[in-house]
Amino acid sequence: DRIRPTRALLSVSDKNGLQDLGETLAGHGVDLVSTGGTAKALSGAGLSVRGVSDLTGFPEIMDGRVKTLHPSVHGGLLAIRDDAEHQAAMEAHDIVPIDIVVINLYPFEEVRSKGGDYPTTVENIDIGGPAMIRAAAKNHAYVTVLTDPSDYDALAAELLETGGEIRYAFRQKMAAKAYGRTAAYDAAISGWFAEAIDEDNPPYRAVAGRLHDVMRYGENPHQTAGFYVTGENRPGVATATLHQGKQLSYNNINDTDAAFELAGEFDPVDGAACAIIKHANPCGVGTATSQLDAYRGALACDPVSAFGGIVAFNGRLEAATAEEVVRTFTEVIIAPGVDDDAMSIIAAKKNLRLLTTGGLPDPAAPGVMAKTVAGGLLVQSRDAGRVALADLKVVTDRQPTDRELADLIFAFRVAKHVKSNAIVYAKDGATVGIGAGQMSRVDSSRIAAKKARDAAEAMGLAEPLTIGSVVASDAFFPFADGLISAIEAGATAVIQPGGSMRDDDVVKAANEAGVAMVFTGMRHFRH
Ligand code: 93A
Repeated sequence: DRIRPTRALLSVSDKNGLQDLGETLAGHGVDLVSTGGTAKALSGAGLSVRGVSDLTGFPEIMDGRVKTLHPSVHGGLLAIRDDAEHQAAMEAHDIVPIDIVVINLYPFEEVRSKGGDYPTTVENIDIGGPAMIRAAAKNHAYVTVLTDPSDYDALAAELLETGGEIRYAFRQKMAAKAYGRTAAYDAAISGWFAEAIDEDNPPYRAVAGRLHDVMRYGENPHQTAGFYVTGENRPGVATATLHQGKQLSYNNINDTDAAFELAGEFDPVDGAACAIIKHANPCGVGTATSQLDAYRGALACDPVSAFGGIVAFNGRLEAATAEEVVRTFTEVIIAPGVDDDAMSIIAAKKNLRLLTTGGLPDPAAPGVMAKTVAGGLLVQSRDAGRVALADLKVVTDRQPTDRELADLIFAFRVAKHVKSNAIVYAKDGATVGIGAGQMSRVDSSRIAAKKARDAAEAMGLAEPLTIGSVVASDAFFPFADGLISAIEAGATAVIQPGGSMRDDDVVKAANEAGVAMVFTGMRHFRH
């Protein structure tokens, strides 16, 4: 399964790392062939390189639009090396094998994102590059294709380890990546066209991504997965810096996104906020003057589930908080930044991943979300809805107190980030019970209350924190039962969209219990 390469064709727009790579290849006795600019860069660095025209006997024409689109190149890439007919064709047409192809494409995505004019953007659609990448990747039984400068080191290591050969596993991995690259490239082009034709056509924008990472597996080990980035200007997991620990998994990325989007709901000028996430649902959210108290508040909601969780903050990670977080097994921490002393505390936990984003996402900013269905793609605008005090309509005899009002707004904001049906109990700026993802609302209400009782027991408290709490529901209570269960758990005030056919029953139950209730008029389903 090993191939000893004799000839490499290099044609790169991004010339970073080119010289080192050229030297490595030449050092292993590989002949270098290149297109105009790449050949110039290589020979400028003192390397011996032949022009592609040498191979094709044909000049680069039409401003370079046609330089490698030639049977000599594609025959050299596609020939089955041990097939007699292919061999005969190579001899008859003077075609030599090409064993390595190194290509990075015309920077279409960059030109597009910089808002290049129409003709410039069109000119940056690479044709010859993708053709060679796809040909080489198809013939990975013999040919190695590199499409990303960050893989140059891996090739050098492979050659070093094998004494100048390349193993099948390496060629196959690079081929898989190569098709990911050309797919993303074409998606970007089609997305650009869609935008040029119809500025408001969101589906294409949502899927036009660039392959950022190939994950070891998807949601489960038997699933494959890749992480595509859209280039959207939004601080978050896609653009974050990983300071330590291994690469994030598919589930880590999903959960880290949920955690940071939730933390981003709370403006740091109002105080510190912390969200702890498990399976894309919060198992606790806390806000407080100090970051440490915000974390403690979040943890107290469900300390059992927080084990192995993802923790997000709305401000720079502080040392006092870091010290407390490392006491609980935590998978990932994400924050806008990190203090130096906090960094050294985290560094002692080698497997704990720390991500910084440089900023917080704007929860009210527009954006799109996509989800696949069999044979299709559902695309919608991000849920940028937010209710403020002024939007609330009191529907009960009793008005909520100021303290209740603050917690109601907080709880409803958290409920937006909990899978439906969502019920969130909160007290003093922290969640004290969360019920998520049940098929009936009354079950979510009961589960949240039960979790609060469990948490009280785990922490040796006399009574669950839901006593004297407020409760939020992401959608209206269809019957009074869900509300009654919340009242039984000790909630004294309720926030919900309203709008049920049985609102009257629900309001009546609240009045009978002396509970205050507000309607938001806005629903926050999240499925
Ligand atoms: O204009 S092309 O679509 N036609 C081609 O035949 C072709 N061959 C290589 N673009 C083509 N390339 C691209 O040129 C490569 O993908 C690479 O991005 C670039 C390298 O050109 P140079 O070596 O002249 O800088």
